[in-house]
Amino acid sequence: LIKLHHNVNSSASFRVRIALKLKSIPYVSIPHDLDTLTQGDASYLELNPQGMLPTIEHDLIVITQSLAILDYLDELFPLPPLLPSDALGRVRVRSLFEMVAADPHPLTTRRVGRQLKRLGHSQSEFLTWQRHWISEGFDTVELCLSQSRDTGKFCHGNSPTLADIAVVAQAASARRLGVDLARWPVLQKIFQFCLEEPAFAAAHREGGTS
Ligand SMILES: N[C@@H](CCC(=O)N[C@@H](CS)C(=O)NCC(=O)O)C(=O)O
Repeated sequence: LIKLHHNVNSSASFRVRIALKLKSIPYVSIPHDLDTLTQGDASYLELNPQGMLPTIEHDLIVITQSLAILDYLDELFPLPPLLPSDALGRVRVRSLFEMVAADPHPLTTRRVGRQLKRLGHSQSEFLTWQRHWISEGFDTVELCLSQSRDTGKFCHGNSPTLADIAVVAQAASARRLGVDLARWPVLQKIFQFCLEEPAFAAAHREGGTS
């Protein structure tokens, strides 16, 4: 059985919950507080020395980093696949995933917020900062989605992929942080469509992410 260490407001955790639900993989939920992960939660640091969420435990192995976890789940439980069957499709989906997960997302995390606070910035300045990086990322995603014929009901065609996983998780955080998604109509439509899909809805509900 898979144990998932996660948090309700962590978008990297939400990515993994979506994949678990899409593939109907049962898991044990182990929620953590994002603020105490690196301060005092020594047993968690033994599991994940980076002190970040998510982490999964599967039998005796421990896996960190959401993309590595998603790839692992996709290899072990191939159906439904999280990537298209053609090389061009796969590279497009991976680019969209990284456009959200590799560049904007890390800048918006708690550890960045803590460092900005140490440098004298306020919580509201951090919020402005988070909204800025999320919005800049979404500007590019929207451009790519709106200019490609491969965009369908989902980011790539009419079945969910890694791209939707990253976009939906980030859009849920954006909404929670008061970012108006109407600025990115194609992205917003895909987000709303995904949230009506049972797997995305269940992953959203179980995380409690709003
Ligand atoms: N690249 C990592 C990012 C993980 C990450 O940033 N997780 C956030 C929550 S979404 C976290 O644990 N933040 C704690 C912190 O920044 O102190 C992944 O994809 O798993």
